[in-house]
Amino acid sequence: MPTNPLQTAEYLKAAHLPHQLPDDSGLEVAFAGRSNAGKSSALNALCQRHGLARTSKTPGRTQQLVYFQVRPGAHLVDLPGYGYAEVPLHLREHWKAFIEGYFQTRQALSGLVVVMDSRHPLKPFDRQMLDFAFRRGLACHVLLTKADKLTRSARAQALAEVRKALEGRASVQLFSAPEQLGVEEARAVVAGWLGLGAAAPAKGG
Ligand SMILES: Nc1nc2c(ncn2[C@@H]2O[C@H](COP(=O)(O)OP(=O)(O)OP(=O)(O)O)[C@@H](O)[C@H]2O)c(=O)[nH]1
Ligand SMILES: [Mg+2]
Repeated sequence: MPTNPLQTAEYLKAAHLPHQLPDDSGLEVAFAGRSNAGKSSALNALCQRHGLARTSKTPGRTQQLVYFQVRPGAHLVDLPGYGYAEVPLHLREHWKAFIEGYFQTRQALSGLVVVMDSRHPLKPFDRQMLDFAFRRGLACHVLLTKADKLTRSARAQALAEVRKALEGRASVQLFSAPEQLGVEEARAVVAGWLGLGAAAPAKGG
């Protein structure tokens, strides 16, 4: 048995239009955040699967709602980033409408991971996304990514500021994909939302 309950994740499908979404059943956890914040990298780190979700230095890499199946009825969803000005307007408007509709209607959505660069947290789009989730009563977990780019004291400061601003409405943690910082903490939250919980300890150990 793998000790990481997300390690079985495999690419399922990508949706550019609402009718391409998988059936609205089971449980899914979505990764949202500004373009280039590190959503796809976080997803890969949680699954311990390099190259599962495509990452890129160029913002705007993820251009569809990309579904990964951890097991039947348990999905992770990598969302296109918001706030990237160089994506053509018609595409930005398309994603905005699609993602808003998705958030409003998707019953399978059991939790939202909001990914923010720890150096620039809580930009207007992040706040909108969080407010929307709070209004819907959706469980929210914030990853402050690229913590490896901050000094120890700046990390602590960023964490304290975001926690204070969110007033306990979302859990918040520091994260770094290359340093593997906070990976287990985030994985436990996501696995819990998918109903997978902690993996059973290996037999005999
Ligand atoms: N130093 C550092 N770089 C990171 C971290 N996470 C992601 N990156 C880098 O940031 C860039 C963007 O990462 P992605 O995971 O593709 O970002 P994304 O949020 O999925 O971006 P879009 O799909 O464009 O919305 C890549 O060059 C990653 O290698 C991190 O924790 N630390
Ligand atoms: Mg991406």
